[in-house]
Amino acid sequence: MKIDVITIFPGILEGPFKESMIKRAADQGVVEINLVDLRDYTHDQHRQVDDYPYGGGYGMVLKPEPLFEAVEDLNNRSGSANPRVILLTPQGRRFDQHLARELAEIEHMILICGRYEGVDERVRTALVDEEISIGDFVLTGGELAAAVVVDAVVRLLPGVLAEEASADESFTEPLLEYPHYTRPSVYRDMEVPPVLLSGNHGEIARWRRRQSLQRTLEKRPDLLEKADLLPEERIYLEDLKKKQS
Ligand code: 9D3
Repeated sequence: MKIDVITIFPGILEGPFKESMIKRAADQGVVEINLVDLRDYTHDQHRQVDDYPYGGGYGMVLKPEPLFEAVEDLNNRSGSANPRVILLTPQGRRFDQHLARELAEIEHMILICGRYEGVDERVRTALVDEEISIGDFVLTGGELAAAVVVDAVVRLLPGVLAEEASADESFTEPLLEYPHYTRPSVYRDMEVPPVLLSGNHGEIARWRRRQSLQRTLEKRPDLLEKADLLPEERIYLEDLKKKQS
């Protein structure tokens, strides 16, 4: 997969992409991430990327020319026929795991990081295929949102996660995780649940499943509506709900 990220602050994204899992994926050749400085596509002495809004008002707007020229240049250099052009903006479709899986299938994506009060509307209408937001909170620009999208997508690419982890993820329900413990078995008088030390793998699996269900009921009951549960698990949840009330 090839990912180009167009930004006026490439420095914000250098760190996240040079560490950990994303770096390993890049080193393995699973993904190629290219930080593109929008100012490289200006032609004036001041390398101006923004301008005042027509009609007046507060703030600045990203100019169309550098963005069009950047995307066209990346398109021409792409081996892929039709890269997907995505604008990170508060008005976009909400990013979630479903969209991450969808984007992980794409050969080449070009992410544009919005800034200032916005982007010239002709960029949205004539250049961008899709607009994405990472949630209902206000960031100063699209760079951190792009980092979130890249992280969530790259870890899904074949060969990036350990095989067991990715199988576990695709075949289990979207429930919250059960509690994890490691050594020591007693720490400051806090004990690891004895079942985890029992060596009884059936009992352990059952305990973990019930813990997941209980946590999800407490913290994210909305997730239970979509989950594919066994009849006995539904009964267990109904019992928990009765105890709660
Ligand atoms: C104060 C300006 N706001 C007026 C309602 C609009 C606005 C424009 C640009 C608010 C934030 C931003 C910068 N944010 C992003 O570019 C952005 C973002 C976000 O703020 N939240 C969640 N996802 C994203 S993706 C890009």
